Amino acid sequence: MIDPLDPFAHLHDESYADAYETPRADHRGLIAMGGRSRISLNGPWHFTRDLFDEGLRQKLFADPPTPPAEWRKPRDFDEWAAEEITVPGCWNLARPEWLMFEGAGWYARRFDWQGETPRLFLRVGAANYAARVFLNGRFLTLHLGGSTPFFVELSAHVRRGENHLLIQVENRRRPDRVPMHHFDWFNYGGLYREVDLLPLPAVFLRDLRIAWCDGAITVEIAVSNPIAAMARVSIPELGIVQDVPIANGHANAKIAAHPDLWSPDTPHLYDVVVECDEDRITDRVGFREIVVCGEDILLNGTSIYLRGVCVHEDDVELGKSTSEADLRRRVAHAKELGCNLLRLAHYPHHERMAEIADEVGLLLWEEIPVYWAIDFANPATYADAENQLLELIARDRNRASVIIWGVGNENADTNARFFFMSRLAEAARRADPTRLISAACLINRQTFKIEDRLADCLDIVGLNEYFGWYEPDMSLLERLLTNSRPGKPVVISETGGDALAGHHGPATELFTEEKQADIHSQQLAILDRVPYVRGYIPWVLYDYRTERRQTRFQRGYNRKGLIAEDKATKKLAFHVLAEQFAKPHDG
Ligand code: GCB
Repeated sequence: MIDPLDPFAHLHDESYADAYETPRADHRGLIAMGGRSRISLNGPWHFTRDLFDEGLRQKLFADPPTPPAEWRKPRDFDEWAAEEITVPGCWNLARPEWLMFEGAGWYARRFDWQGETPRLFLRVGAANYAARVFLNGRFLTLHLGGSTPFFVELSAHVRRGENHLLIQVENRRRPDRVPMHHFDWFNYGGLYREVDLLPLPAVFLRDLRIAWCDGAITVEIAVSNPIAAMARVSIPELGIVQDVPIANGHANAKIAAHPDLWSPDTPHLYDVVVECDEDRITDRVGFREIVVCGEDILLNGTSIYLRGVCVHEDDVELGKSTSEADLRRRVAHAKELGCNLLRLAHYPHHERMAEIADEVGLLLWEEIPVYWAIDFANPATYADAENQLLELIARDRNRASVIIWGVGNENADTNARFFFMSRLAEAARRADPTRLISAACLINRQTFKIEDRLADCLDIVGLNEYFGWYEPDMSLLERLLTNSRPGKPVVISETGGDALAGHHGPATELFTEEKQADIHSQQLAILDRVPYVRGYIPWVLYDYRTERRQTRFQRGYNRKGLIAEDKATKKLAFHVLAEQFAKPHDG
């Protein structure tokens, strides 16, 4: 029995984290952000590493930021005077000695509040992996999932004047997380996307979904309070101004219209304004239709072949953080390659990516990190995965560029996985019936066919295959394709090989640029003859950090990039692919 009066009780209490598991921030707490004014909390925050979880064990978060002369008992952390790091940012890159740090860290920041609005929320763009928010010494909420945004309402706890905000971020790799402890990218930690305060009126617009469905614009609105009122939807360029009655906090409308449809060649966006009571949100929205018909994919009724490339959110200097320039360069490289699609692997990328893709005309495959050997039988793991999926969908469902929700990557075809991922596919379809569902699947090794029980739940079968690299015999690809009758479109969601930029040699020699280029030429020559293959999305645009790769060619990087990690040096394969992608794809 732990005696609460014993000053050393915490040394013996291994249930110390139980009190900080709930409440949870999840997809239900997301708030539409379009056009809102926010108070940025980006910039310097104090940061303390906490490998042993002392902050929770000893409840150090409750210590007020008083000067040492006023301390009544000794302290182990001095988080309000700790060294400063920049938010957004990954702690791994803030100090050379923190590169490999996996554990918890405390971010501390003061802010002023004068009670300007009735409601105040904190928005965190992303924190990898678990984030616990404390305001003025009090625990408010936990969020799980390293790549999606979350909101915490501060209204009841914020003070007039100075406030003390602490966020504990923890990035341990664990078997029950999504992703689990084994994955092929770098485990960055920290508050690596923007942090904002969001002041709101008493009644505010929580959610806006707008889509092009059955020849009309459909609008769904959710309001924070279950009030009866009116919302006004305007799309000035289409001459639309429509009042929509709200009942129990929800409103729906179907508006007849003839917009110019969005496509990569004609990325037309319309300004949308929604007003309700004192609140107003805006968005720039494209209208388009994406469906599957037999083994074909149709965009606005026309067959489309997906010429894409996978990309990680990784940068030598920024890590998993990104910048407008970094995102624009990614898009420019994809366009230069001749792509009409980017696969944003293997987790939700920064939300600006989809806004830019909308604007420049690039299709997106977005996904959640249900990667490899997830703990499929664990209900808590499922809840975490489903929440990440619903947060991603809620965040990006007004982006015309997003055509595919990916529910997993290279997961062995077991019963537990089938149950887990078919539920995810259903959840995605319920949340958003206007897009296609896919997953990057594996080959059935028994029958040597493109065959996966999950395929029945998918619109497109993604296939990761590495013939020419992990499986050197390229003729097996031909055999696989001849053997298979998938009955729906198949997209090669990954393929390729490693090459160290500048390392040249015969096309038979591994890790040379020539070998990598040859793999892509051979792959395309074979795949182009197969009518049900409706896309080629090779692995990967840039070399990226991963601790799993340590040969003399890799040194901590996956070298399947068409461009080196400097994001400038193009390998031979880039040019070979650009040439192939420039040719019209018949069929
Ligand atoms: C895969 C994974 C991807 C890896 C890639 C590789 O199949 O989906 O995350 O990084 O292979 O390089 O082996």
